[in-house]
Amino acid sequence: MAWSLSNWFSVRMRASLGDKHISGGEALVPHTAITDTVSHLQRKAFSHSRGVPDACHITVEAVTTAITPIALLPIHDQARDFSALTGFITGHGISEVALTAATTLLHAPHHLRGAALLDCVTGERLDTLADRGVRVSRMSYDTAFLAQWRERFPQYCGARIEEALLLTSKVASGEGIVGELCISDDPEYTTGYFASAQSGYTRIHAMKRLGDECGGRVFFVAPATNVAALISYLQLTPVCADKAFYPVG
Ligand code: WAQ
Ligand code: MG
Repeated sequence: MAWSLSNWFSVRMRASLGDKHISGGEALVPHTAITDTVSHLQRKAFSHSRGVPDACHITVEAVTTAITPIALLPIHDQARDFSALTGFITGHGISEVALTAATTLLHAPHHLRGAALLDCVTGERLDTLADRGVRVSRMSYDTAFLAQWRERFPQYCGARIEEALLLTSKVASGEGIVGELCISDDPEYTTGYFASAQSGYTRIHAMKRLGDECGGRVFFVAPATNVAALISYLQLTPVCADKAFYPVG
């Protein structure tokens, strides 16, 4: 398809201080929203609790492939303690070895800018992107659906959860994904989550100590998954959340 202003645009931001990752962000927007999105992401980069960046890259790219509709995962109301969730997580086909590999990675002092793909049985790292990791992008909310969702779930409104829920709903829709474990890298934000298509989005209290700058995301992948196709889907296929897994409102 030829490039045209009627296409959607992928806007991605990455901010760093020396070789330290400060902040990242991504959006999939119509051309009329590019200016607002760029300034939102620039503000996000320069108001981050991890520090003031000395470099901020914002990339705007036309998206010319068709947008795939996806469903938003349901949020489980009760945030849980991680120690009580081991059995719940291994119930997704994730071995204890793989879960330990994930928590070790997520608590490492020098963390990834994206996500690590781990084999859900062996815990082996499947992507070869080192400390870059896989950066999921090109996801958006359908505007009318988001308005409905916000009315239904006022307690979850706000950029952080909305962005995390959208990201993990795209991840969960990827062929071969069995679950995701996430810890924010923001020192003042200690709530994380485990999410999957099977069980939805489960919030987890106190994933790390207050003030700790560790964090990251691990995507658990079923054996024999086509990893290259999965990475391409996560990074490049444009998706739009236009419905919930269960009826909104
Ligand atoms: N693709 C892959 N990995 C990413 C992406 C992305 N687009 N964005 C962030 N990450 C990785 C990266 O390693 C970050 O260091 C890490 O995730 C954490 O990112 O319900 O704020 O933006 O209250 O700090 C969860 C909300 C918030 C919990 C997660 O993540 C709740 C959050 P952050
Ligand atoms: Mg962060």
